[in-house]
Amino acid sequence: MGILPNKNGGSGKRPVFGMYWMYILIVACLFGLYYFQDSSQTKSVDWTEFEAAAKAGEMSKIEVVSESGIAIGVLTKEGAKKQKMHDDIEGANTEKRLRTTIPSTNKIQDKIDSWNEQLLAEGRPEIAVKYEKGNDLMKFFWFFGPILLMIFFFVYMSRRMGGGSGGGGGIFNVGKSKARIFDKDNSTDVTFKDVAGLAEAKVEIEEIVEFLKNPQRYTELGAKIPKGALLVGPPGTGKTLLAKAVAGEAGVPFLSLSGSDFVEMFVGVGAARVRDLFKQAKDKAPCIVFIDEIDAVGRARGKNPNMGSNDERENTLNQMLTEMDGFGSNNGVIVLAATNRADMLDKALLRPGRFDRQIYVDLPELSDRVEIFNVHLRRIKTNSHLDVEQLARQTQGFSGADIANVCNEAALIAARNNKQAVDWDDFMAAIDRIVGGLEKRSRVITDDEKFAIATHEAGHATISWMTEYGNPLVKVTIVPRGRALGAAWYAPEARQIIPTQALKDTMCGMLAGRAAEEVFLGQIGTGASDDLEKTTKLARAMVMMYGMSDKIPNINYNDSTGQDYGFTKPYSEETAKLIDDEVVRIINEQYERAKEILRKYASQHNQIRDLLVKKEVIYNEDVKAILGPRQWKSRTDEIIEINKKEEGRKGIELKKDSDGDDNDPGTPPPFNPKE
Ligand code: NHX
Ligand code: ZN
Repeated sequence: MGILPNKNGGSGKRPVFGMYWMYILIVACLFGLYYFQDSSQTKSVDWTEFEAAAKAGEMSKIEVVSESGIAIGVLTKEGAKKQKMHDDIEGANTEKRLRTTIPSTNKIQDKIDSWNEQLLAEGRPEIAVKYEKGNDLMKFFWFFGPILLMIFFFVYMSRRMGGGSGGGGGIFNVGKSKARIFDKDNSTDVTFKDVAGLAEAKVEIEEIVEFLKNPQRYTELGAKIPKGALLVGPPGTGKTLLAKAVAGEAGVPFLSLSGSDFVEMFVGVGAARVRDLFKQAKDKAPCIVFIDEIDAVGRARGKNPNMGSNDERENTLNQMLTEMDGFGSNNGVIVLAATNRADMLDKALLRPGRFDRQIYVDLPELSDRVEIFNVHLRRIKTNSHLDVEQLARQTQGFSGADIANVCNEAALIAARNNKQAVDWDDFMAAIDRIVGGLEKRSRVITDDEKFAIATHEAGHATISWMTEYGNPLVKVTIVPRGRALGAAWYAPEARQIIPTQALKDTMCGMLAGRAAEEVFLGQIGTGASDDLEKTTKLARAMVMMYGMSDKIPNINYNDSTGQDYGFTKPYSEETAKLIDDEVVRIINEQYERAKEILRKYASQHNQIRDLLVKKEVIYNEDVKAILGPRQWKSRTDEIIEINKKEEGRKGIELKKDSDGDDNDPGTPPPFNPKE
């Protein structure tokens, strides 16, 4: 009894070994074939023997390969007998040959000539001579070259298709799933501690880990373990991070792949990969399968079978549906999937028994952003009195990924300025940069243009200040940044429900730039295109989505299910005309209103404009000094006040800032340009 090889040892590398084995086998077969096909018997002899045999007339032909200095003498029947060479198989009648190395001093041509002379004199047949170029190896390549080329091409192609990274991937493995496996030996170092914010989602996902660790706790009470959970949320909010944390914490194998991994140019491959994935998962149960960007396969199947023409994707989806249903309910495979478009997914995927639960991963709230900042700031050398809460307040609407980007960008900016630590100004510059793009101070702008830009931006500032729901202004700038020549930066209100008047005021504010051009310059320019685009979209949404127009009220033509209508619209031609008319009417109304307000506050507008031309960047308090305090208390102000009170209770002093820094702790609310 010998020692049995470890069954698991190096199991991961076996396919690679197998592939090499196969190549070697193929080459060996070819060599074998080559020699076998050459059905002759050859005996190696030394030169004197060879010469003797030739002189004795035992050869009919000599082949000389001059490059390798080899001569092969083909024996006659009698010659073969004399050389005692017999067929292995009776009557096979193979060619018998003598093979020798020609001594370098010998002139083989002269030798053969002299032998022939002698043979002729004796009245015997001459020896034919054939000169061959190249050696055996070259002959071999001439023979098999094309075949080898084809094999290499084939191998190369299959390598390419395997994506290179798979190692074992290749054309023979197209039907294999490309899942990356994390288990005890190979785990991620992400844990739930690294996931900041997302408090609710974390609870749900921690429960899934619990299902796998202690299933009996649930099954004893008769509960069925869920089969899948769908992580839904906008990009950059940490869905993949959450899944990675599960991998790090679950203590069970974790198979991770992306929805697009199922897609290949061959028909049927997607379904085969799904099958293979679930087979792997069942072998490893209990385990977790994570499919990122599942919308690549899970998009709703088209209604019209001829229109969609994406049979391959449907097959893949169908296979996934079957596999998820095919489990016994307690076999310990839980499928996590992430998407940012849950509404696009096929309804069948979402029904209980497949992805039973949906976990919403939303954009982080203020307190979440503080946590996220703290996670990312661990890595960064910051100024000791950096106010993280203030940072969080200024990044309204940012995702976790955006915040990571802010931190990194701030560090880069600080390094560029040779600072020892990253300070508040660097973070502000980073936020501006990320929202608005690169500052372009070098762009050449004439005084006339500068005046026009200031007129436009002052228009935005005036209207947003003088309307009830106008977004709270942070600053106005005429320093070019990105594609914009100037911008008014607002702190958008994080409202849950938006009243009609708020939409109208927002539109009025967005049209204010163009309106100011018309009122104060007497001519309009192309620059307002972006403002107009946003306004038009908003007006269309009011009519078609929110049912807010007078002519077609309470109707929503929007389709949130993702099953598109194709080319047919869900309304008639007359309604289409009505919608267009309503959009135009709403926009005109707000444009007229903007002009009216601007005329009313013309002198204030002009003061703001002149200040803007002078200073290039003006802040909330500059506008306040000109237009007076706002009549309406903004929601953001209220929230800031609530937060301040809470901070007071927690003992955090914001006042620290006011002695040294130039930013007033009360005023700068979150930045965000005209939204
Ligand atoms: C151009 N840019 O394209 C020049 C360089 C009217 C004073 N010939 O409305 O800068 O005209 O209130 C995102 C953001 C196009 C996308 C801004 C696409 C700007 C911006 C055109 C101010 N501020 N217009 C504004 C502006 C322009 C543009 C954008 C975008 C101008 C206006 C851009
Ligand atoms: Zn504008």
